[in-house]
Amino acid sequence: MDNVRTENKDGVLIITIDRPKVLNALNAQTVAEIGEAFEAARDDDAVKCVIVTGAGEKAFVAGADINELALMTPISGKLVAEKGQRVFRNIERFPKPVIAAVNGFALGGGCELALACHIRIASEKAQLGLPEVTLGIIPGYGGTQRMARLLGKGKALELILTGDRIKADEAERIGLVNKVVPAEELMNAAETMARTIATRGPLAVRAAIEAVMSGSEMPFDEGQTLEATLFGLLASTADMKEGMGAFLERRTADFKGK
Ligand code: CO8
Repeated sequence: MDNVRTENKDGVLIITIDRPKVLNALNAQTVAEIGEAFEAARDDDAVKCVIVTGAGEKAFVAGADINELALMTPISGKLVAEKGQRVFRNIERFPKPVIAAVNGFALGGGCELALACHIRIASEKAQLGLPEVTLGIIPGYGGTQRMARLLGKGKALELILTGDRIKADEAERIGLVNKVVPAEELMNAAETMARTIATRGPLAVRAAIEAVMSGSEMPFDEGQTLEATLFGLLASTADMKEGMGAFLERRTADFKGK
């Protein structure tokens, strides 16, 4: 891969978008490479959690690559948006936890990438926004849908219609990012959270992601049915016996994901 680097640090896969000269802008090849990196990690037992970040000091991802977007036709625009939507959807529905470490500008498609991740931790230098309307377009990688679901329609429309960038502390205040840390602590904070999750029962973690992500797209009662079904399924796992046995024996659980 030319534009995406991956490194497995003791079970935490770090996926770095690496085009710093254009602030890690997403051209079609980069979107495809992000998709490949996730697909390779899906069935890799050596990957417990994923962190997505951007190379360099300045940007997480400053959006779709405007050089490519400027050449778009109605047909190619629809196809490119659909391809990106598929890749981002696979991130959102990824069975292992995905944390965005937002190290700088997360704009347009970059903000949409962060929104597709399960959890967002931002550096205090980060700025987030959906500036597409300043270019005469709208978000095309799921941003209109995810922003409205995460923040509510009012705040989402304010951000989408103004195209304004907001700073990390404001993003935390409105719930767009989970927490903000000093820039030099960002990767440590993301890794610490990933490692905490990696010590939990992996089948339970997987079921929790499914219950929240699928359940939030269902009517409440269907979501509860899904929750009860997954809850019941976990009662059949060795991990449940191990987790509860460890609690009763006052020791640390050693989960096997079985
Ligand atoms: N695409 C291509 N190149 C970019 C992009 C981008 N999104 N962002 C920055 N760059 C390039 C700049 O052109 C510049 O290149 P060069 O050095 O050759 O001049 C280099 O990166 C550094 O950028 P700046 O000099 O502009 O750096 P500043 O610190 O002055 O400004 C900003 C940083 C504020 C981030 C500024 O670069 C900026 O506003 N960038 C564009 C942000 C933006 O509008 N993003 C949204 C793009 S649209 C989008 O994401 C749609 C997603 C849905 C697509 C659906 C599929 C079709």
